[in-house]
Amino acid sequence: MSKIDILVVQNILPEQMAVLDRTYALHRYDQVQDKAALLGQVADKVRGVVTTGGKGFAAALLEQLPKLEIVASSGVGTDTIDVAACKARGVPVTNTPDVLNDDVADLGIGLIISALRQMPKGHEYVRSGEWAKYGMMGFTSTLTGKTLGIVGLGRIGKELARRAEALKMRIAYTGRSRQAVDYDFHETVNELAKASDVLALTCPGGEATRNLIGPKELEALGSKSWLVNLSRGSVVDEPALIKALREGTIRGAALDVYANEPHVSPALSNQPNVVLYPHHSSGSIETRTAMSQLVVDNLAAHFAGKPLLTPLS
Ligand code: 8YV
Repeated sequence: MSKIDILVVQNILPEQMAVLDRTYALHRYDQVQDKAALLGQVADKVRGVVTTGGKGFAAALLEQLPKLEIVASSGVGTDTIDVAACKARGVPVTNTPDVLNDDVADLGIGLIISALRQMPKGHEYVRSGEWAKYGMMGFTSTLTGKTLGIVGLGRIGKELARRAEALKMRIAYTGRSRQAVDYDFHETVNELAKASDVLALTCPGGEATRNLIGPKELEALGSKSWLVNLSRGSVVDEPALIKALREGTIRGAALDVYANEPHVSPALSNQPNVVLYPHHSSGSIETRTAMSQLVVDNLAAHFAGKPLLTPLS
């Protein structure tokens, strides 16, 4: 029996790619220069797509794949995938929720500690010899007793809250609705920003949240508070953030995501009051392996006629 044809829009980890390679006929759209020529040869037999949240899957490509049955993506975010177009065609999309919650929440805590306790500055202070030259570094800020406002108390937001509770922070949140949790709920981002010492973004990206954090929200957050973005660059009006950092409208920011990745505006990266991470909060080998495995398992379930493990609802 001939193998099922899969288009690889973006590869997953090598071990799981090897499994896919043994099981399916893989067509490496990610590797070929002449993508149109590859599609000319295989488009009408492709039944599955493998991609990632970073690379996504556009409606223009969907239209060229008449036999497509499933899109399996590595990553929880689906803002780069035209889910509506897939749905309209009856093509299910799977992502990789839950397996990355702990890593992303851990990184969130790491960013908060890095920003408030100025860890990158401390690192440089030792390495550059400034410590020996000038003595004690300037004071930093405590986390204890500060309020962490979480925008989007979903699976990742809840893990972040649990960890922050252990660090004796107070937790507040906003989101589509009030939840059965013991944290303060605020109806709007603006109100939450006013109440927060650290405002952390863990909401999904996409059009619904584009520029959710703009000049007004940054103003509400205020000169004694920090912004932490674990979500998507699109959630923050980046020029407004740069202005707020430059003018001291907010105290600082710790960021894993940016407007135009991987090209981070020097106007942002050169600010002294930012801590930067290269969109890598799920980037541990353990978590990326689990994400890749979910891609493999979802494809296997689909082609075996079994229920998908993690379909988008
Ligand atoms: C990945 C992410 O870096 O899961 C997500 O939505 O942003 C990250 O875990 C990304 O998906 C890699 O493609």
